[in-house]
Amino acid sequence: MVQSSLGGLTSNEVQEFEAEYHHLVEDFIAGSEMRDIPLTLKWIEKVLNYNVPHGKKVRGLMVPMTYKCLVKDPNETEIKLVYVLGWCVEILQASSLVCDDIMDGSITRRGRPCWYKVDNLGAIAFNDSLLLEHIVYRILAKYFKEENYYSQLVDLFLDVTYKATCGQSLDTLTGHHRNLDEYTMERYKAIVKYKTSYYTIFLPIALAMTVIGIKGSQLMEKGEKIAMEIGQYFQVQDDYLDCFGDVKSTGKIGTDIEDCKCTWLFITAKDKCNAVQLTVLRENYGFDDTAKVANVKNLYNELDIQGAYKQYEEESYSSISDKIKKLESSQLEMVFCNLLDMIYKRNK
Ligand code: GPP
Ligand code: MG
Ligand code: MG
Ligand code: MG
Repeated sequence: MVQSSLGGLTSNEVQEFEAEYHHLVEDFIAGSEMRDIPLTLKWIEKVLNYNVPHGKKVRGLMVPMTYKCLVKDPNETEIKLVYVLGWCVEILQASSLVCDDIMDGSITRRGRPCWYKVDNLGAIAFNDSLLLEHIVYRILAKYFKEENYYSQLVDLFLDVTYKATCGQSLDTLTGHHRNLDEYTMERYKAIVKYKTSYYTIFLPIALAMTVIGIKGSQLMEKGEKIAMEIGQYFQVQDDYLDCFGDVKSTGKIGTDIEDCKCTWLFITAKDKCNAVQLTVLRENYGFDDTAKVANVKNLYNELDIQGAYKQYEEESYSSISDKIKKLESSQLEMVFCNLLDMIYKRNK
């Protein structure tokens, strides 16, 4: 699970972050008030270890990355707290993914069966998603209760979780209603703002800023807008990888076409279609049918959606970079540049 250097963090710092996970889980289990139900404690450990530490960890690492950019003299105690917050983001992410995979009918995640597919857990996995979400708040209480910014941390997690749940609702209901006329760039932006950007980009930065004590400042307001744009860029990449990514790298078999998702690929294709192609798209999109999925992919190739994506990636990168330069804060510039570099041209 060791990763090389990322977003301005040295490989040593990445390893320190990774190592903190094991301390965190050990302490959490050892200090749990649930000692009278050891079976459940064992189960919690298993749920954590299957679902939390095997991802890209890009969200978790954004917390120490932001902290290091904004603090001249980092102190050891605070760095440890920042690592803990990074893992809280990863645990929240694990909670969302356990649920998301059930809703999306996905098969694999991070190169292994989705949690709900393990030992035929099925709907039982919903409770494990809730467990993971609650564990975030147990950890916050354990490590931050005495800090004067404790309630701000709790509010931040509650706020972005609510937003992600609203985004997930818009995402899944749009797919469920299957009204392809509603699949517009406007709908797409709304889905992504809520389901992805807040918890993926805004949360890690806001957490580090809260520890440092710069919440509520103008910097934060300026940062929020760019965070939304980077979030959109991140989700467009996710949509692209769902269809065109190498499963060996992404670790997940795509399901967006089958699920009738309102993706960037679909909207871009719809815009480029002539009347005949539009009929093909309408008749083949959103079915759990291998031949129909292949028809959609063939149409994507015919319309050179991969070329359109490469163009979007370049344009989006340079437009975000321009906006970062206008932030008038060299520290914040560094945060967003590192962040953009962490995800630019990602293949997983
Ligand atoms: C990404 O959607 C968004 C999420 C995983 C947020 C879910 C939020 C919840 C509150 C459940 P996706 O389905 O495209 O992600 P992936 O491609 O990783 O399955
Ligand atoms: Mg999904
Ligand atoms: Mg989903
Ligand atoms: Mg996806």
